[in-house]
Amino acid sequence: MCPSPTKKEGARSEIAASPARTLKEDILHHICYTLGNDPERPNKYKVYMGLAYAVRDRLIARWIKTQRALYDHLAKRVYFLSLEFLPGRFLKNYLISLRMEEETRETLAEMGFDLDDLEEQEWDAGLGNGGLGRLASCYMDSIACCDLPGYGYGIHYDYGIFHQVIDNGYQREQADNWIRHGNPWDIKRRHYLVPVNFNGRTETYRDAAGRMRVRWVDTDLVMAMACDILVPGYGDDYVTNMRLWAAQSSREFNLETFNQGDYIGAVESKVISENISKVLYPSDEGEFGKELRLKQQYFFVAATLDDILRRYRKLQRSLADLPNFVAIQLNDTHPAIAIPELMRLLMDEEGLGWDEAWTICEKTFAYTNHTILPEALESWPVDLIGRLLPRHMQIIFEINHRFLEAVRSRHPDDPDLAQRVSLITEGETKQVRMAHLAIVGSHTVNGVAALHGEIIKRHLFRDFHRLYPRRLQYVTNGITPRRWLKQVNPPLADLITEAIGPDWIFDLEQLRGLEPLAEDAAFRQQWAAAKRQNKERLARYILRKIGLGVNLDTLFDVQVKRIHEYKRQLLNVMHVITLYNRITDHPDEPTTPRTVIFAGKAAPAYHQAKLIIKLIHSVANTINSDPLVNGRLRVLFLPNYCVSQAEKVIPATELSEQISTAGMEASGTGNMKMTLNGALTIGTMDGANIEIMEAVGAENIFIFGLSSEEVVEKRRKGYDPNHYYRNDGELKRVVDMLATGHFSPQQPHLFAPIVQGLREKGDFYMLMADYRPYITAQDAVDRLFNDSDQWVRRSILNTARMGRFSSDRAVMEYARRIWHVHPLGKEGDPSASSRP
Ligand code: GPQ
Repeated sequence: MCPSPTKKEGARSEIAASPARTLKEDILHHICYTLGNDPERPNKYKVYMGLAYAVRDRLIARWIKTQRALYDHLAKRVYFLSLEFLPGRFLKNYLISLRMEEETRETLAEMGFDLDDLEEQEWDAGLGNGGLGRLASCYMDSIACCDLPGYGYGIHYDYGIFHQVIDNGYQREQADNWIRHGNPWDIKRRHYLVPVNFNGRTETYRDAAGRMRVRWVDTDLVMAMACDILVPGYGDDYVTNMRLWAAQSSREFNLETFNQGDYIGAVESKVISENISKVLYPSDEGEFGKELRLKQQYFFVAATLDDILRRYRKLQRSLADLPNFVAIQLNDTHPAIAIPELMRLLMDEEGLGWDEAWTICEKTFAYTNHTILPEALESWPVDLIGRLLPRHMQIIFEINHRFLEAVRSRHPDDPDLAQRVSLITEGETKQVRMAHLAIVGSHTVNGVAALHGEIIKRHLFRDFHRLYPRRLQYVTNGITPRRWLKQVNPPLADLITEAIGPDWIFDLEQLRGLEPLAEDAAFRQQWAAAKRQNKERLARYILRKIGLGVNLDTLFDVQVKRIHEYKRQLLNVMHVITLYNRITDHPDEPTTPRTVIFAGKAAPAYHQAKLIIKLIHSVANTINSDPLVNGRLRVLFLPNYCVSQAEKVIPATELSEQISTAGMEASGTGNMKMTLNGALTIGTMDGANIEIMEAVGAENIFIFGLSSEEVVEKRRKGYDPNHYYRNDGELKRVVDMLATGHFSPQQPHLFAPIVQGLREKGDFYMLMADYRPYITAQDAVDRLFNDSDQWVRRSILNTARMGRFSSDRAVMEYARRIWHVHPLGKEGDPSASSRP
């Protein structure tokens, strides 16, 4: 029986959404009473902090109201588990959500401060590497905006993604201590500590009813402290949160060691346990395999499941009903250890039998795959899991045993199948394949774009698709229009609102209303003026950061993203060198002037990617200082790419470079951000580029190169990169310049590993094959840019047709098809709704 929703009227105190004080009074109040400073002569930092606390007060009031409402409505909730979130700065985002931006600007002006200036006081929250983490943050924004009962769960790292500095063209990493100056947005629940166990051993025993049970004993204990960061919807009172766990030692000191006189030893064990949440691993789609990383995964998963079950118990329902009230989304396999953890909790702690527990797990979990790169598919040595999490290893073996039994009995015709789908690899060091664990333990597995969905069905997880024909799906990624248009691009956002009204902010399909305006010359002029303003802002930023002046009349050609061979920044460099050769060969011929902008971090141990950063700098130095070029071509690298830098670069972008080897970029989301801001794309038939092409029209995008099938086919048939080298004069010249040290005369062999990659090591990412089609597409870009009327027309159409790529659409697809959760107030009866 489902009790009717429990409205506890009258029992609660009212919470005012905004304090009675004015904003200015509030800022001064916090400077005085929260920061303990004399409010008479505030500086930028103090005003920023005072404002932050004033804003936070308003969010907290709304958050408490939202949580009360969710509780009253008995809503099914979704928990989004992610080892990474990349929210960037909060201040402006919060002001926009609370619709306080104007009021704040005026108040600050009255106090002699400028909001844009104050914003720069805030340190980026870089708790993620790139696309995967930023997607998690866009989804949190949309969950809140769509009033969905959902929470993010992750780790409160002390050190986020490293700070990149460039030293003589080389990347150097510096620690990013984002909370050094205090983080006003964190709500630290210092008394809410969840115990998390490691190591130890398992033993069997008989419970009171005489049944054999297993327990995990002699463990080492670490505590997880909850830190909440609030996530508001747009313009209403809905506020949810991300709960990030910080590791604390179980006691201040290990008293026993302490009493034995080993003071330092006692402190050391405290430090070791607190190390768990010390630092984000900086590898994007890379090899991990480090014990601390597995500890991080289990640490946040165990604390999160404890929290979820604690909340569920308040409903006083049976555990069998859990999937009707709880959906858990695994953001890649990083939190996949949650599957054996929930099994352990249900069996060992709650006393359920295997089958009952397994049914609950399968109905609760869903898993998103974000990559097909083999080096990014996680596996953990059986020995390591066995030592760190002995009970979980037993459970994984048992899951595998039962799964393979079923596979063998259902598919006797295919004797190798069991070995292919096994959760455990054979061989010298046995490993647990986390993707297989995640697939078997989830009701739905999704890719992140249409092509990626096809690839996981047909290639990566083909056997599983045969075993579970309905399990594999895709949901195309999306981005939040609040941050990625309204917040980052005020000139364009204002122009759009003036033209079609403000509803696009939460209903992005409304942008279609701009289409007819592409034919309106006056509107085109305003559109171009907005882009110009953004280019001016970026030019000022570039000058400030690297001291380079750029010409606003040039085409701003941008590739900003993690540096990775499959993303092919090198192909872009090869085009740049080609342009350079053409200019120096024919200095008097007219060319389309370009400013080619790169930014991105390389994983600290990824040598080839770091060498590409050095190459970009070397090529830039040569070209930028060549008098023959005379400013017609400029190349630059912006150090320390991060969310707040992206916010300046993306609105100014005219040409968006999305040139990965087809089949390798699961989706891409930078492609969406740039197109939404009126950039035209040059790209391969990869990831979401394909859907962007379908949306904007093939005539409004520059598509080139091999398709993903052609890539596979070519590899199968035997690919010869040197064929292209021999038959394309421009290409040969570019490769020879790299080989002979044209850009590194002091060290002629500096870039030999790059040339080897292309010519001797098989050119795995097929740059040589795609070079000529890329150059041809770039030539078409040049021609169109010279016809500025046509360019702007297409720019408008690109923005107008991006409605589908809102993260609101994406999370609502998840909500309907995967999570079965409903916007608050529209939920119906959770125990009666359709189940996965
Ligand atoms: N992605 Cl597995 C990451 O940023 N980091 C990762 O560790 C993995 C994937 C990206 C992926 O490369 C992009 O194509 C996607 O758009 C993005 O995830 C979000 O799905």
